[in-house]
Amino acid sequence: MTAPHDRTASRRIRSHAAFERARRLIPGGVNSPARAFGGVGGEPIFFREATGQWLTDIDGNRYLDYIGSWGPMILGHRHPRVIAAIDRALATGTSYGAPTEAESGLAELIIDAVPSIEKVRMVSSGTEATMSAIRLARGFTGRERIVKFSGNYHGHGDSLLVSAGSAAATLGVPDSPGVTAGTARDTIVLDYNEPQQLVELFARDGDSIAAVIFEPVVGNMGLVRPTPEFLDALRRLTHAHGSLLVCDEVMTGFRLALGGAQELLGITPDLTTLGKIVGGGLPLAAYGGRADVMNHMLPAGKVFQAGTLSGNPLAVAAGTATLEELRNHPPYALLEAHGARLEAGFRAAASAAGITAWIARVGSMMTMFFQRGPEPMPVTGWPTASQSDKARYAAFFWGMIDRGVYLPCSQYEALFISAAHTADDIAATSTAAAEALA
Ligand code: HOZ
Repeated sequence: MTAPHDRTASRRIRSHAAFERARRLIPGGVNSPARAFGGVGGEPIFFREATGQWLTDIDGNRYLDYIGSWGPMILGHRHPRVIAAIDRALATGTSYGAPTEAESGLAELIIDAVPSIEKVRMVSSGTEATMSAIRLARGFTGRERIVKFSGNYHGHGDSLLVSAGSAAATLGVPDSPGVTAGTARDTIVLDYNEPQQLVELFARDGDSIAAVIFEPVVGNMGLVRPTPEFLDALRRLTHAHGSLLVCDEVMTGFRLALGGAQELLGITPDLTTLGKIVGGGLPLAAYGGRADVMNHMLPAGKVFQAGTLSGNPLAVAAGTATLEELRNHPPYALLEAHGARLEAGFRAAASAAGITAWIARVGSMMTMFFQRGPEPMPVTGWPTASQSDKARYAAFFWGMIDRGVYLPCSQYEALFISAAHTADDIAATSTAAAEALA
């Protein structure tokens, strides 16, 4: 039987050659394992260009893009205002390793959009943001242990690479070699949406916990929504025990609302981590929160974090232009309408094909979990997400590639809709899904 990725491999001859070359030079041929197509088989597609909602690969095939660089491209690729801002910054210098006024402009935009953030520090990647927030929580509380949830992914800092989602889950290494047993011991892993586990842990060990870090809407084991009871337990117990609540909004920040998932869900964390959209498609991330906590960062306080490219002028320009556009022309109603239509399209396609699927969506983020049972089973955390039928997802992924739709290359990632997508794109994607599943 032909593997799903073999059917149209002849249309990707140049990608194949590019991957052969990259494999000789770069471990596994990719600079980040999430791109390796490990969850769907076959070889990664190499791209040469992106515009709006479209990607063009190096063989000239065009795809409607539903990963948007894994989240940042909420306005679509090469949005004119973002490109103009980068051009202006480019004309004056690409890196100073010294402060610029523009960094305060971006800080103001972030602080205005996210009320729980009183002070913010810029870094270059989501990994740096979460790693620094955890160090800060430990430095502030004088405690060592942290809590995370299975299937949540917070970048690849050692303390957080335990029972991790995203590529770690896709490629079957949720606990990476190289993370010492001592480091792993300081990370307590609980199940998402299980408030009773939090109650028991805090009753036993609450006063030794520096922080609880969580994805407010999980994107890294496929999309999983939090229950109100879970969110309530998180805030109540951390507050009662003097632990910090760290809301990882690298994916959801500025996407689910201008104020992120915390605005949508009514959460007030102590610290928030941001990435992806905040950099407008360039390498920039941030962490921020209560001023009394943030003031523990060197040189205001003693907790160390630094970076030559932190607050890089090109990235600050792209991030500023993106946040201004989102503030001045909020796309959230449009994204919700597109999301609802795509969800209905996928649901109808699965039902017509007699395929069991649990479809989870919040705004412009969505996952169709393929399942084996007769009825859809709610996906509430890693124990249920990990039961998904990954072979069926892989066949669906390649069926959509054949029809010019680029979805996440793993069951354990969410898709992202951009403001550049049109109602016609959503309708065409629903039709493609119906054909791919039939
Ligand atoms: N954080 C991204 C998706 N969960 C992965 C991005 C990447 O590793 O390239």
